Amino acid sequence: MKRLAFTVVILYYLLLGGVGYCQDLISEVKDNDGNMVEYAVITAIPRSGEVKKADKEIISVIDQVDKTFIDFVTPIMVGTTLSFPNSDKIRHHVYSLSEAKKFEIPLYPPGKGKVNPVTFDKPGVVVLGCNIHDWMKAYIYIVETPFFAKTDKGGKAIIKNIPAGEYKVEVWHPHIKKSSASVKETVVISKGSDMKADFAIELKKVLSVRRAPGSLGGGVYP
Ligand SMILES: [Cu+2]
Repeated sequence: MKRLAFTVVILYYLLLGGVGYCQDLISEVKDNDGNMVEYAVITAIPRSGEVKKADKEIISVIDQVDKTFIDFVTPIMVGTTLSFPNSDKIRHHVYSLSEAKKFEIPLYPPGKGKVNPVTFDKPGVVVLGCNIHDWMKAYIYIVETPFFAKTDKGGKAIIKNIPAGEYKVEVWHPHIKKSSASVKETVVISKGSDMKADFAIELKKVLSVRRAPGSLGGGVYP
């Protein structure tokens, strides 16, 4: 019986052919000094020109912990709704003056779950701030493709299960200096094999503090 089930599964995959999206796009991002860059976002835009909007409600979260936005960079697809819980014991006042989405969530108390949802319906960059805590800063990067990933501490990002095809692949970072090195016009993803797209980018020197004065894990970014 087990063998039959196994055969059925194999037949299913063979018949449907295109179902096996098992290839990943793997990127490493370095700065000009060779340091790995965290908080860079890799996007892969299908060359077919297909612009996609989130077709179902996607909910994501930017939390506030220890007077810091978590996470510093949040990439989302156009149409995504973000909620802004407050995990501190004090009140925050979140706002954005950015063109891509202007909004304000006036002084609000701690709360978990789907708190103060905001839907992002235009591509672009949103800079978040808090009226009470000047150092609180975070970035939302709104993209028109479902294929994106953020680099980890090691500068690595993986876009999992990307369908085979041709893509324009870009890197973005809140402190990136505009350069042609941040775009690869055509990256071909072949079925069944992982692809690499590495970037070396130039970052502006930013010395602002992004954590509460005196809190653990503080420091200067980057
Ligand atoms: Cu605050």
